[in-house]
Amino acid sequence: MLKEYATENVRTVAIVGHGSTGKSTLFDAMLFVGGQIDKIGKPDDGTLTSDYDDEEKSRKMSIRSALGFVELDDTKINIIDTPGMSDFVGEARAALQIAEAAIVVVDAVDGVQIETEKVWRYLESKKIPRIIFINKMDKERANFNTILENLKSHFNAKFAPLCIPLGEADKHSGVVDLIEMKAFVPKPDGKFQVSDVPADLKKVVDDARTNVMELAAEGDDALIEKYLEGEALTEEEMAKGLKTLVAKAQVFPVVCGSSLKAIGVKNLLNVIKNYVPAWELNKKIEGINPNNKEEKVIITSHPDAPFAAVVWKTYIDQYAGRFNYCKVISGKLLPETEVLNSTKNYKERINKIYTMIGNKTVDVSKVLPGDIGVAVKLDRTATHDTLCDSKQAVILPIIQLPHPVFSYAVQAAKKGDEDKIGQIFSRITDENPTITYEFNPETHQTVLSGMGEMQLDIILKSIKEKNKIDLITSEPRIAYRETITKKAESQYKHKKQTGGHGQYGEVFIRVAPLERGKGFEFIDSIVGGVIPRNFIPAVEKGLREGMERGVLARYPVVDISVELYYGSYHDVDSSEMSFKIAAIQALKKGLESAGPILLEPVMEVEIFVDKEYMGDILNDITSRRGRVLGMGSTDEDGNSPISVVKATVPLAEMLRYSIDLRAMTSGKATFEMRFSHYDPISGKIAEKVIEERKKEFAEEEANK
Ligand SMILES: Nc1nc2c(ncn2[C@@H]2O[C@H](COP(=O)(O)OP(=O)(O)OP(=O)(O)O)[C@@H](O)[C@H]2O)c(=O)[nH]1
Ligand SMILES: [Mg+2]
Repeated sequence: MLKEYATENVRTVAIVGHGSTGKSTLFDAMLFVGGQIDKIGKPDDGTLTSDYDDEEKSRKMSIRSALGFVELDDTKINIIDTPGMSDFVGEARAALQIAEAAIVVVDAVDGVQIETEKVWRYLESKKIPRIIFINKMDKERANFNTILENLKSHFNAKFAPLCIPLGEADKHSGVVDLIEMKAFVPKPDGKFQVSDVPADLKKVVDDARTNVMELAAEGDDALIEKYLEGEALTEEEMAKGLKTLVAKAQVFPVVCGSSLKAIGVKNLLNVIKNYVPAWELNKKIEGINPNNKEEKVIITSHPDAPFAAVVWKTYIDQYAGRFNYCKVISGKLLPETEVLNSTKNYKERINKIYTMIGNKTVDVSKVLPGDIGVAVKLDRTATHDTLCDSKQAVILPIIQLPHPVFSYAVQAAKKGDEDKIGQIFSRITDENPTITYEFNPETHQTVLSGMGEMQLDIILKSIKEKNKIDLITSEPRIAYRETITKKAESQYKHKKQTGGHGQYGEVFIRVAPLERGKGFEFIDSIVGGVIPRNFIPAVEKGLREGMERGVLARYPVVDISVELYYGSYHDVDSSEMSFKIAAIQALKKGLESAGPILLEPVMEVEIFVDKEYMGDILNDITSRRGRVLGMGSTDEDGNSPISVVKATVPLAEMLRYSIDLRAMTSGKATFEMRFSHYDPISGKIAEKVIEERKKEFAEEEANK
């Protein structure tokens, strides 16, 4: 059983950065130096603690986040490894939303890369404290100062190197710690040889320390004064000043080393322990009332307050079942208790609780605010969900993930499999909250969406292997819509004489275009009882039904107003049905003469790209019928080699963008997108859509 840790003695960090910078190796190195494992693993041998999944072993890359921890003196450091690949960005985002700081890993040769840039922008927008780890200092051409300059020019931020390397490339043997003023060289057992600073480095080290002191002084007015008067700050004063600035995300400590050789890793752990803030108790946290999903509920984080936690990761093991990783926000997570899943509104039973080292469980007796606990075998709890004391029901919207950018339409190869698929996907979306699996009533397709082709392919592969179900994928259809461009009037009389009761209803309507996004407006201006009141709702119903299928290509009609201004009825033969039919037909005629057009969904796209490909990207956007809204460098003085382009592009042109972009830039670009608005299409493009739609209906007809 793990010893108990009070909130102030826990630190939680998430390791983030570009793919292959050595994040998972660093995770192992931290566990190794912290005495939790015997050896630092390698992706080639499938021995990394965090990449325990078969898929991660075979692809030699992380696809999920993983949790581990080390105990350093009286502090517990929770460490979360995250994947660098943009398809799995949801894993990194969720981890960052519950960590107190990020460890940003940067390659000592490649420096800042696309994903570094993207994650930095996210961290900056949330003001999350950061420590930089310049990894692979043992690699040929590794250069500490070059990378430090590279960081400064990219991010226009204050970096405080707290270590400098002892040798670089094949001579890299250790680091000098600028706070302790000692040299640290790792020994094979995970311990370190700590010695005085070598004489030949004295000058460099002194200068570097003066730099840090200057930065640290800014953390506190009293320190600035002392420093400006020419007095040196003590080790404690430097630490205090830095701690304040790091917590405010104004200064970013830099540590360097080699995770493969455990160099710099003890120093990194010390920096985390000393400078990363603990979870703040008595903090007010805003949530929402689960009963109406609107009203704000403010809770106060305290161990004695009612329990509340958010689930930031879910893993479902084929044999051991569901693992829900919870960040405790308030109160205590205790074994053998009943809690409310307020997001889904049902009670869950907590049995034993654990923390983890990769996929190994470690027993814990309770988990206090700020700390992480893992509950197993819960029923339906998933990532995003809030678990809480039912006496203070609250939903905490802490986990916010990016929108999907890539979709497949999916269909079971065998007819009978359809029912099973729904259940399988509900588990998959519980584990992968960036994945959506939904039936689209507008296009009549079931659509699987996520962050990229690789993410979706991994999921389809696992369904094939584990569930023996083959899914056929195709490009999803676009949910086009129809609207009108001018006003028109129309009339329809529905009259039928069949044996006994006849049918009779006549309506006169005016249709007019509405502003985009306004939907539908019904104006009833019947006077003098030309249509009896009780039939008017039937007219509106008929109009709404008629709008489900437009006149151009049977797409839903939007953004129109319809005024019912005249009509006639028959005492005996009129009925709701007659008026509904009259309304449907009148609408059809009205739409036909009101200049109908097709609308297509347009996406807002943000592309991060290496400057060398900027021209290609802009041309490509134009060829996709896109409109560039703005572009710029990702830093203020324009030194950054990475640009960001904002554009709107029709969804129809974005279906394969994640694949094309990768091919176009050799992987040196990523993008995000979300729905923006609907825009009209005409000419050849519209004709093609109508043609395709005809085929679609013909096929459906033939399949009946
Ligand atoms: N030379 C050298 N190689 C390293 C070092 N750290 C990691 N590597 C190697 O870099 C490669 C990628 O390492 P990983 O730890 O899987 O990288 P990652 O950042 O976790 O990658 P993703 O999970 O795909 O984002 C592996 O071959 C490692 O052995 C280091 O300090 N020096
Ligand atoms: Mg990894």
